Amino acid sequence: MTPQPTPADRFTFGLWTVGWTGADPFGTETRAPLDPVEAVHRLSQLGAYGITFHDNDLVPFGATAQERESILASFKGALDETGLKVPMVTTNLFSHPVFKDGGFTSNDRSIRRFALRKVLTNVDLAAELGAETFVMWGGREGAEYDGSKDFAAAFDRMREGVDTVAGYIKEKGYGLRIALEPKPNEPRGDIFLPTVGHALAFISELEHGDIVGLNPETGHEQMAGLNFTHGIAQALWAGKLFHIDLNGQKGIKYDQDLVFGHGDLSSAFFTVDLLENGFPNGGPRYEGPRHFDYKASRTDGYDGVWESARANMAMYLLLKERALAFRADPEVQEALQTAGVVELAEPTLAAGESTADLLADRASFEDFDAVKASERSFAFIRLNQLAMEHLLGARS
Ligand code: GLT
Ligand code: MN
Ligand code: MN
Repeated sequence: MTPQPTPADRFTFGLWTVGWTGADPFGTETRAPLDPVEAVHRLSQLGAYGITFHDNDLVPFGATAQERESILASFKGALDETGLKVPMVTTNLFSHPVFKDGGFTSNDRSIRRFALRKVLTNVDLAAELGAETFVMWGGREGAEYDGSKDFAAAFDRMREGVDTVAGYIKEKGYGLRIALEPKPNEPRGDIFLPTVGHALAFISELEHGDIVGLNPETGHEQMAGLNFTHGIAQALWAGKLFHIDLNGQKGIKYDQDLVFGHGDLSSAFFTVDLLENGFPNGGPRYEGPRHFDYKASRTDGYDGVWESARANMAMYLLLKERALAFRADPEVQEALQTAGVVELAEPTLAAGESTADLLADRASFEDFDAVKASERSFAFIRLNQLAMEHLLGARS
């Protein structure tokens, strides 16, 4: 039986996900445009909690103030009718040709000023709609040619841009936090802040870094050959996992944006395990929405679009069931002990032990039997097989 999602599961979708009409670099649209009002109603019927959007997913670039007002009024009307929330808003600084060399880091200063204004306007809208997270994905912030950028100046401008927006959020007293979304490449040849690690290091250079965290996406880390669960774990550990983009990706290639779990399934299992069960020995938990950032394949019509929206939530809930059963299984708990997963939480130095004490402890070094210690089998294979058996529903 496929579990049915409810708003309590806090599933959210980008308007650009179900609204993607299938245009790619090789072909035109395969589906007609989707009315945002219909998206709100459909997602609500499917049991979602919220919807997210870029300014231009909703209000076309260059719309008049009147057009903007009337679009926003009907969108808000649909939100009121359905109770669907807008927990996150983001800005499109990548579609219009003016952003071909980026927004915050364009070599053209007038474009950087325009980009900042566009973002600040959108921050006001995000606050008005009660969003908690403001995502910044710098898809066009990057380069094809290393000689085309002064990298130090680009990082200075990126910092200036993010700090200006964060400072504005504080000045206005908005309940928003910024979440940077890393991606290694596409559409630029190389994008700045390509991975979770780069973004975390960047945040530590900010003046207003306290309200800046991350929005990691499954496929983006995997495009770089990295382990997504490790990435979100480090962000969580650093108190910086503000939001998450779940989807599917099969290895190092273009950004596939598949349905969550339709890429690397065992990795998706451990992602859900971390989100739902937390770290095995306790620690910070992710409490935000479970946001899907995927694309319904252009082979499918709107039947496939709504099926894929349902599939993301079903995959998450199925993996959640399996992950809860995995952690509750007494054999797994025993295997975790044997594997030393519990032991890793014990500090390496004893309480109050100094470096001098450690240096004086002969048992830790002079009398330490490295050969004997090497004989320990960590039995990780057994532990992982238990995980895979739970994932496949072979154990309950
Ligand atoms: C774009 C990108 C996504 C980002 C969105 C936020 S836009 O579709 O591929 O990963 O999350 O700007
Ligand atoms: Mn993507
Ligand atoms: Mn994303």
